Amino acid sequence: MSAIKCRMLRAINLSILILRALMSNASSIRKHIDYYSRFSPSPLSMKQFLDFGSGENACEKTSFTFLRQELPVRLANIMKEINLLPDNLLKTPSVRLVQSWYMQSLQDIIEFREKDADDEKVTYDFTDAVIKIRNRHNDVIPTMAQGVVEYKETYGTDPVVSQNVQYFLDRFYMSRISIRMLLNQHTLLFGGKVRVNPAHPKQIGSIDPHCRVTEVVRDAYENARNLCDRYYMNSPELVLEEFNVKDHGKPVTVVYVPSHLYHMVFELFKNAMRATMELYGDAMDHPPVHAQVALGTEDLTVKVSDRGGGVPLRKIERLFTYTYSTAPPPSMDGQRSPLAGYGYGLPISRLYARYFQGDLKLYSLEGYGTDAVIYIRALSTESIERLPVYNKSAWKHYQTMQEADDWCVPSKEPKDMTTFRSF
Ligand code: W6P
Repeated sequence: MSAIKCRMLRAINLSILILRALMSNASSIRKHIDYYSRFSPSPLSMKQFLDFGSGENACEKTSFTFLRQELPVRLANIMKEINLLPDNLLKTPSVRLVQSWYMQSLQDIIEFREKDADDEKVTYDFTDAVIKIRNRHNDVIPTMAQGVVEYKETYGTDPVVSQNVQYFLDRFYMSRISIRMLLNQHTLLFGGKVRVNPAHPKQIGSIDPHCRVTEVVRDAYENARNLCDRYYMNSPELVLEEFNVKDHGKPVTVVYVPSHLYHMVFELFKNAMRATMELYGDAMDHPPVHAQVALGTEDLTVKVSDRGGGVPLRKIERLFTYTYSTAPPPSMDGQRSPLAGYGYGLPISRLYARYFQGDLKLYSLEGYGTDAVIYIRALSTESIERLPVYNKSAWKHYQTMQEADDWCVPSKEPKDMTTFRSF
């Protein structure tokens, strides 16, 4: 046999070996996804999050053994759902890329399946892996949004696809919020030499057991106002009121993730300011934005009110629709207002509110202004993660045919009422 032929054969054999390895890898990852997706995610309460990180219980080993099971379960549950997306959306490079990140991360954690939890090197390497995973997934939201844009450009959008994408992205982003919460808690508590964050010594990881709501609201207002001043050369004032039904006169506090609260309120202020500035144009005078914080027995409520002219009810739902709000056309001078929603700002904020059993709602008085309301559970025992689970019921959501409408279509030109004279 000639040397060249021999080399070729060897190259072919090597290729086959690599291909086999890749295939067995792919089939083994599929088996792992199947295995872990049969478990339901375990929602944690605020109290459980605090227990992980404070007192004598604070233990890297406990966190490690919990996460090496729970992270694969949460990843696999949502990976099963990615596969139910419309084929043409699944095939976009963006969604493929996101999918590859999830596969890699699942594999990274599964590596620790049979390792010794008492070995410090193991738990150290695990914390390293957790940090790597978090960074790998930093751009999931814009990448997924890109996939939706690509799909829309090629195939347009119909109500069935739009409804499925809405259902999926709400669950997908909620799953991501929850996974990042777990990753963050682990790295903040066990990633450094000490468990306290010098900037927030009283926080347990990302949770503040005494989060001063009004301070977060004021902080978010100031930062939104800076953006507003830079773009509009002016900004609405803030009128802030606090009501504490539990402890009269005491500042309202709650067990919560301050960064989540900040994210939501900042988004609401940006929208309120933009509406106000756009309605009043160059007028020197414009109505202030009001914010009210109320603590009751069940709810902690934050209301942000503007007099920016409001939004007709017909258009409110769109503000939360992923297929509607992606890639808005650039404005005339090519400069998008920094206050403009980045497309997904409101739906993601609503997910943050819902994540711990709260909600975010908009009430608009068209022609006048808008009230945006964040509801948070006042009791930490009620603040429990709200997690999507992959099961038959979820599966069914993606199989729905366009149902025959069971409501009359309002006719633009009503029948001549004289027809009914005999009634
Ligand atoms: C508006 C539209 C909106 C969305 C969210 C919060 C406040 C406002 N104001 O006009």
